[in-house]
Amino acid sequence: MTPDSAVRPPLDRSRLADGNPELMPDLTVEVVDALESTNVEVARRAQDGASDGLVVVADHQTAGRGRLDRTWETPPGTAVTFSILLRPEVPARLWPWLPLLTGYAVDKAITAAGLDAGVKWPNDVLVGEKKVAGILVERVDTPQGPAAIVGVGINVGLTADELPVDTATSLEIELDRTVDRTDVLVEVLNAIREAVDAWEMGGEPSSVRLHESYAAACVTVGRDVRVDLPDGSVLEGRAVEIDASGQLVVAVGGTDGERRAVAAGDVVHVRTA
Ligand code: BT5
Repeated sequence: MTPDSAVRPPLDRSRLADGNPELMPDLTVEVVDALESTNVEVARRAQDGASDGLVVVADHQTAGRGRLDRTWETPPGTAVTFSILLRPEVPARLWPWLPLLTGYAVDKAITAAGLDAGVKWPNDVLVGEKKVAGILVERVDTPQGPAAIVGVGINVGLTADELPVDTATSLEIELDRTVDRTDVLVEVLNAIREAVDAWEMGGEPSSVRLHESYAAACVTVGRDVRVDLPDGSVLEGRAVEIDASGQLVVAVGGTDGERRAVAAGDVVHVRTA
């Protein structure tokens, strides 16, 4: 049965208001009915001086953005789409961890909901082979210094007919039950804030822990992959590990062959190893 989008409930704004004990204190959530893209909106707010921890949630996003000018599409009332403004006090060389730790936090929250989720490097969250959540982290320069816009889109209530591409899935399809979008939002916001705080408090032990946790959650390791690199070239081989700086290490020409560490790229899982 296809749910009627008209009867899909809106996000519960009372649970997202300041001071709600369910939410970690250093988050300020604003909910809007509809917006083109929460990343664009939060980037604008960052330029205007907004503080770390601002979250803009769109009940519906009309021009959601993916990476590399791709689009992110979800019908009204079916998704969780938001962006968080962060002003991380960590050295710039560590910023590449931010999209990875966001993917890890979203994966953790989805796993806690009872699904066998995993992170496809760098930061897609999959259930089985299908994408349930996408993440777009952008760096913007602001008068107060560099800021990160962490955008997350999670497919919650999309039916099979509503999936924009056949590589997508939703929480309701996978769990075969109704899922409350506000529950998902609260869970994921807290997971991201917690992961970011631990990372920002920094130090060697926290980076080692993050590296280990991410590598354990990353379903790309052990797979044969094709990686489209930013310079237009293509790398094919077996993904063998995530290195200490979060790069994907690919063995080309067999597991004893040359190893290439990839910092950015689009990965296709070719087949199960
Ligand atoms: C992403 O890009 O996966 C990042 C998506 C980030 C979306 C959030 S929503 C809140 C915030 N505000 C924004 O404007 N964006 C962020 P990428 O890896 O480039 O994947 C994009 C591709 O995924 C598209 O080209 C489609 O093939 C596919 N796609 C589009 N919508 C999808 C969906 N709802 N579920 C799964 N796949 C989708």
